[in-house]
Amino acid sequence: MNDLLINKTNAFFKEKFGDAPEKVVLSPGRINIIGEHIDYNDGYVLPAAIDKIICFAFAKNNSKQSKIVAIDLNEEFEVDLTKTISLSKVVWSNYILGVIKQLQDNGFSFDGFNCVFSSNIPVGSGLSSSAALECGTIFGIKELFNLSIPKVDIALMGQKAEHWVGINCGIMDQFSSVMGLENKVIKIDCKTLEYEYHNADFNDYSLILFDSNVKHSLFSSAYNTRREECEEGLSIIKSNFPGITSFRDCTEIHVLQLKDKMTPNVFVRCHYVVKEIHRVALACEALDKGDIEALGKLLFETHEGLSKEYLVSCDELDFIVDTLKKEEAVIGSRLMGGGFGGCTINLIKKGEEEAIKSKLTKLYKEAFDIELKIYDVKIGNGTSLYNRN
Ligand code: GAF
Repeated sequence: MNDLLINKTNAFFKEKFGDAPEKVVLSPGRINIIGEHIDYNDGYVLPAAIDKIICFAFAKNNSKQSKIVAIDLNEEFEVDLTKTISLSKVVWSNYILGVIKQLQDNGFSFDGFNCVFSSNIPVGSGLSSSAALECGTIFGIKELFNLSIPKVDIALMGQKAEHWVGINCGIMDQFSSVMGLENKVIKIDCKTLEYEYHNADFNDYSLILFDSNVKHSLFSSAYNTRREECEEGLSIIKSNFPGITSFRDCTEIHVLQLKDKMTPNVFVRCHYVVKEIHRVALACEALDKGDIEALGKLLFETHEGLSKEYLVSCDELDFIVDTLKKEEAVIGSRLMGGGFGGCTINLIKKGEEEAIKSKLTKLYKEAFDIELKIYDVKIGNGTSLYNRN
């Protein structure tokens, strides 16, 4: 599947700029097994890179200007590297401008380059196409100009670029895009950025994504508000329990004891966060033991929390999860990513996938008059150079 994308990107570069690219970079989207809205709350998350990617072709152009082409959108922009970088009206270009700014602000020196890219990561589906764009661009510039940038710093600069664009995101998306490994999920400690790989073996179950094919505009404003509500809750917790420095030090009991000191919204957000951090630990144990049914139950619980307490779901996502919950062959399902649309992640008994897919597609269409999209993703490697041999 990705060979076509890589060939197309290479051919486009050659046609546009006359020569073959010097570097070809592949940068993946991500899934998240569990630990949603937990990265910016200093907990643990369990994401993985996937085999849906952005392919970039790069070459130096011996100038101080860079030209970047989005093949799929048939759009391009130029950036003068000698001038101060500022936000553009073209949304996608801001992620690239953001990482160029980050590299410059961090003292990395590089000259002009040409870049074209093409993607098979669905946009707006919660699979982090923006993180793939940020990390792939940094990686390409690093390779082109021999810059020494540790992988984790690529992720951190990508995250800062996203903040510059306007979403005050955590580190999960960029970290998993850069650090992904085939058939492994990554348990990331979002406080220390320590991480460990666990085998992504779901035994008798298939991991399938159902894309609601909606993206409600509430996303960015609500995302930033959730972050503020959690910060407010944590400061109340800290002032009442001096030993606690972050949510990971809390139990549910701490939060329950402070119910009267918090607004109702802040209380339910904190309650969700503390329970979700605990679920990530249980999910890792379940995965390591091969107890995929236990993992599945945790996914359903996460959805319940995201929908009823964290309030980042929507009718379409709730419909998908509620419908699947009635199916014996589905042992887990939840919204994945920031919410307000995008995908659900689902564990479905092997052999039953096609029946579930067609039943859900029909019911979803009847309920919302929207086509459900379906992705059978594989867990893949993080951002890397494409080796032509
Ligand atoms: C978005 C953000 F970019 C991530 O940092 C993370 O918070 C996620 O939503 C929710 O878990 O993808």
